[in-house]
Amino acid sequence: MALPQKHFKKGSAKPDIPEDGKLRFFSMAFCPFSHRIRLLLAAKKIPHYNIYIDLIERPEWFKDYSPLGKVPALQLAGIKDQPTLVESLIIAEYLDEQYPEPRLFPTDPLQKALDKILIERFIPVVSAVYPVLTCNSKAPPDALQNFENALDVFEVELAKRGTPFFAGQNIGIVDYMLWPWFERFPSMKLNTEQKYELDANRFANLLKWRELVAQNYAVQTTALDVQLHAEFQKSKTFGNPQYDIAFKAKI
Ligand SMILES: N[C@@H](CCC(=O)N[C@@H](CS)C(=O)NCC(=O)O)C(=O)O
Repeated sequence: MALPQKHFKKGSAKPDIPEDGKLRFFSMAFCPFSHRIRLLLAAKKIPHYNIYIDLIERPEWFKDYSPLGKVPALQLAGIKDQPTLVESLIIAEYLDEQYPEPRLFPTDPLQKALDKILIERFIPVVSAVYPVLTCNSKAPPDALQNFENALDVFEVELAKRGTPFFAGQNIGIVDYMLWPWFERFPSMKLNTEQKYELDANRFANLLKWRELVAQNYAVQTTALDVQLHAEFQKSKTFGNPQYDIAFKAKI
């Protein structure tokens, strides 16, 4: 059964989801943290229901699943008490343990810890680029410079690892956890005055990596095109985010 392809709003009735044990994935179509989980669900081909949430006018019942009202949230409908997990990295780790095919986190405990630290180090990149990506007119003048400085860490790390993916010869957890922002960065070319693009010399390794990751099955099946990202960000800037334009394309 397919649930409605729309973002549920304040005042909307709780969707009628079949009690068949399938996972219930609460997300917002343009949320990069939700995209992380969408990638894993696709990579592991895990059956699930999609429930989309309007984050400006949240439905009242969403608090029952995500107390802070954030997405992504994943309800484990097939187990006792049907608990709901939040926080993308926690959800990702749970999914990898519960659905190990293909294994995405390293099995070596030290490498796993180092990869989780690296993923956490992406948060400064996210914070620095956020005002630019969201076309915020109050973006600090040095926002792009701060973004590039934070991104240098990943360029250096990829060169140090000396492999096509952060995970090695094949795509893995670090690659998937960073990807949603790399899908969104090209929208800056459309939405910024200076038509911003990543510097080809400074980020040579990351740009090569980006081309490789873009060919991945899960990346392709969850992709929204750059025009759509740019259009959504503009609508958000004007205070009226058009969440449902995502369904112009299939996600
Ligand atoms: N640390 C969280 C961040 C999730 C997050 O910030 N999600 C945004 C949407 S992209 C959200 O729900 N914002 C609503 C709010 O903060 O009230 C994670 O990794 O899942």
